[in-house]
Amino acid sequence: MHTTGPGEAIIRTSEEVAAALASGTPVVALETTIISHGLPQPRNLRVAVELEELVREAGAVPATIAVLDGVARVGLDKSMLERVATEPGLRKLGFRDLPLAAALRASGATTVSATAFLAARAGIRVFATGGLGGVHRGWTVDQDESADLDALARTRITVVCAGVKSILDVPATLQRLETRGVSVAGYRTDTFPGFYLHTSGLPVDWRLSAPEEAAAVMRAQDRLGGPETALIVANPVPAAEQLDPELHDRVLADALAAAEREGVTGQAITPFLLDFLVRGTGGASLEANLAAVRGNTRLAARIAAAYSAASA
Ligand code: PSU
Ligand code: MN
Repeated sequence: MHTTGPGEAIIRTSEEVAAALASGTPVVALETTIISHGLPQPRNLRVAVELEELVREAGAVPATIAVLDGVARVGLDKSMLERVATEPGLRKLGFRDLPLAAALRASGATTVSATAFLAARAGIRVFATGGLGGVHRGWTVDQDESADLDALARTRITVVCAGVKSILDVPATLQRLETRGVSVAGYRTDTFPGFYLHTSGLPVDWRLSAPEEAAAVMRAQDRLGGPETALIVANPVPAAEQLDPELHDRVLADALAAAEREGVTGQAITPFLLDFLVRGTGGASLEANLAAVRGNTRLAARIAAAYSAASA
């Protein structure tokens, strides 16, 4: 049996990311489940590379996170990124899977819950993704609530996202975020974004208008102290790039019915629904998803820069 020996680092931060953190250069963490399980090949690898470039263009350093052969990597090189995008059977790792993957030398992409944890452990404060996981429709029966919510209730990190995935029960997810003490603000919007859609139609209590305002909220978190909760900056996909709402609602209804019929549950449900939407919308949901992720990645880099400047 191959297990991780004593003295072997279980989390390894790349030299570039470590140097950036040491010098106060802004760093943005990027998750990998969206690459391995959320986007079709071969587009997924190009997207992974593009997201890193977007972070660099904004003057920050990208820290893409995954677990390879039992080692949690904060900052991936090109060949590691390729493994994440192409390795058959790569696992999807939530927070709870990290000790198992480390001990058993497994490889996997990290979800928001695992990425947020690893980023915070490495000293990274800002993280970009597409849409958060949350409370699934039918939760009164199947109890499926993404571990993302729990992680954000105990991790001091800022997550820039286009809200939560529209496949979820969005009102129930917002309620859980309130209960768990996670701070939520819309970015230049008064309604909570709807992932593929510009808006979910639900109100959001706070509005941020600039990266500096988000950084000021993070400074206030630092000064208030207390439980290490996250800040969600909910950044809508531009209306011009959203999925047609009527098409979205129709294909999503079919996707949910197909998942029910085929008995898809647990970790498989989110990738199943996202993939169904890509096929059922002729690729339009993929374009909306990518537009959202690009916008979130750019904004995350600007927030990381504003926070670094304010902390200097
Ligand atoms: N955002 C996307 N696509 C994705 C995800 C986010 O645009 O595939 C991933 C994230 O890694 C998130 C996960 O943590 O989906 C949620 O999975 P689950 O519902 O099983 O917790
Ligand atoms: Mn789940």
